[in-house]
Amino acid sequence: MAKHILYGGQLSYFTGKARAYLNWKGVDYEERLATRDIYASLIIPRVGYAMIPLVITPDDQAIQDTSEIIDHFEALEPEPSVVPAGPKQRLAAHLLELFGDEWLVIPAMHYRWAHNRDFAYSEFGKITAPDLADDAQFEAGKKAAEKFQGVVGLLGATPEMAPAIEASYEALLDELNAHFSVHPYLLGSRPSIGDFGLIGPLYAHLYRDPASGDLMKSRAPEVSKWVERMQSPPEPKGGAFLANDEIPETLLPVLRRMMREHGPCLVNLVEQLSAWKQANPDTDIPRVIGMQPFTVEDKTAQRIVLPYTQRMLQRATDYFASLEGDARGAALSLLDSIGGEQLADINIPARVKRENHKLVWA
Ligand SMILES: N[C@@H](CCC(=O)N[C@@H](CS)C(=O)NCC(=O)O)C(=O)O
Repeated sequence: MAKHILYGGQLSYFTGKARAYLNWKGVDYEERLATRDIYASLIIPRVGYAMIPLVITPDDQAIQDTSEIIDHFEALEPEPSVVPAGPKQRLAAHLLELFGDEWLVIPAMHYRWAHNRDFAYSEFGKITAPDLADDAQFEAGKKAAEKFQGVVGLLGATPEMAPAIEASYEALLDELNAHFSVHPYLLGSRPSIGDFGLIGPLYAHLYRDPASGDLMKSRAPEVSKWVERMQSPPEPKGGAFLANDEIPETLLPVLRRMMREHGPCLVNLVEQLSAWKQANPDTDIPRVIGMQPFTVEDKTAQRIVLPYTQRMLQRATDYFASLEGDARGAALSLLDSIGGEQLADINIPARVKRENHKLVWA
């Protein structure tokens, strides 16, 4: 049977997430570079816009979006699953996927563009124009990087926020280092969707970019070992989630950090998207609908509001809303213990979903 093809690159946040998942799940696939030609001949025609990673299945389906890639393979082969069955663990896994996908982009972008700029240009050059000579490749890389660099400040990674972002990220590294010195993955000896969410920022930008990698290896060696396990799993399809739906104590500081930093932005996003829909009922959903305040380590600035983030939030809150009785009580106690009460009864009036690679009203 023909293989699946993963189009992406080592420098890409979300390719790192997809690759880690496919490797753990034992999927037979081949990875190919998303070069300029591949964008023009395949990605843009099939997806409608320039975005990686893209998986092409042996029967020629095009799947963009890492959570759709994971859902696709989980549906084909439900066991062993990367989605825990226990209510607390499953909710925590959804939340950490959301945190990795949509929030840790701030430190990832900060470190890449403040501390690894030339490396990033040359990596962009290698992926976009692998056949050019070094200097021309570097220039091509600079050009290709413009689009990404252009949004760094809009995402919140501004020079004014740099000290706060670095303080928060270093504290997160310490928390994760303490956790991974006890547990191989977030929820035991098997990676979950939470681990795949976190590997996005923590591989390409924060481990592989050299200055970031030096910081991670010296300050948080257990985190860098986890990154290596995630990219090359020693036991694909193996391991188990902790018994009795246990959330390890060492994970609570990470979840609390998420609720403290990301939580208020999620609530604000839901409010802004609802108001936006009322004002623009028949309009396609744009990628950005406005600005919102965000606070990291007591420092506040503004960042863009991305409707897509609500789709990842809904995966967590829909799961919570589906729970009843003891399972709901258990998940609620987790939310209470991490400062996440505001997500328990959140009302999402302007729901979204993805259809044919587009975000649409649900
Ligand atoms: N939610 C998407 C995000 C994919 C994504 O942001 N990919 C980046 C590269 S790592 C990209 O191609 N960005 C182009 C853009 O944002 O326009 C996923 O999970 O696949």
